[in-house]
Amino acid sequence: MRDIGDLRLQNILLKVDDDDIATVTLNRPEKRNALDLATIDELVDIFSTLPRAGVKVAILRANGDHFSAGLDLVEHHRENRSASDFMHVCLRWHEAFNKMEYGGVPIIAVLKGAVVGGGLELASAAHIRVAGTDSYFGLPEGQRGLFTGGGATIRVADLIGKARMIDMMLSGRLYRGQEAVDVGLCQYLVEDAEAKAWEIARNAAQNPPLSNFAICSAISHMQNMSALDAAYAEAVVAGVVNTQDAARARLEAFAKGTANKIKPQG
Ligand code: 1HE
Repeated sequence: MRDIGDLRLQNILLKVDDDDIATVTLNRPEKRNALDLATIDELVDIFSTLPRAGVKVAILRANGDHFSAGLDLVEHHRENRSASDFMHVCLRWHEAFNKMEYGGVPIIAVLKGAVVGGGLELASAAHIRVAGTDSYFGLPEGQRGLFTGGGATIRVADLIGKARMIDMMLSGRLYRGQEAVDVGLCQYLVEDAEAKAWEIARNAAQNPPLSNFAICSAISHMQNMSALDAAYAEAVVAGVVNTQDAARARLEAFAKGTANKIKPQG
């Protein structure tokens, strides 16, 4: 099994703290964190490794003023790719983003500045999107003579609905501020997105890993199933998760009346 220490990374910084929370930082700010193939390869490596390395939660963030400007257009131009070459590039993007969405480790994305094109596809593969107030969301593929290739037709359409996605691509419409929350592009809009992401990460890390695994893989898988099969799969997953040893002490505390209550604070 590959260990985190074996990963050879150039475009992404990876750190795991003492609480097993990983920080994955896109680190090509001079290129606005455009996603070249090397970066996608690194995402595949990282998100193949984290779930087996005992990481409890991952925070996906970026250095610089922008989360990500999407596909590296300069590399794409330089490589002058054939249709089949680019199909394989896209399959690699899907591999990375599927590892994220289905890997079972909660991923919290910290967004700022441009979250556009492939950058929005990357953000959409996270489980929670926390946007700073300067974030804006777009799908400029149409304007560049391109089409989405990193899963937007699945994940972005799922977040905001197909009519809004088509509008973004045809008209170049950008979403930001409260409207971005309202349409579903992000779940939080805050001044300090890093701090909010860490607060969420620390809370999520208190859940038993098997519960988080189910939350961050089973729900996505079940969306791909018929309702009948999803209900069956849910019962099987609940059979495993809801009888785990890690739940016993929590259930006992509740039975004794010493557990926290689920009530709004303040
Ligand atoms: C890039 C990229 C990039 C910047 N690929 N190099 N995505 C887009 O259409 C968005 C393209 N980028 C922009 O519109 C702007 O760069 C930003 C609004 C994000 C930022 O503007 P700004 O003024 O801060 O930076 P800049 O001067 O435009 O760029 C700084 C450098 O980053 C510059 O390189 P330099 O070597 O000349 O300094 C830019 O070339 C470089 N850069 N964005 C490559 N995207 C799987 S299919 C997915 C399809 C898509 O993602 S389409 C959407 C593409």
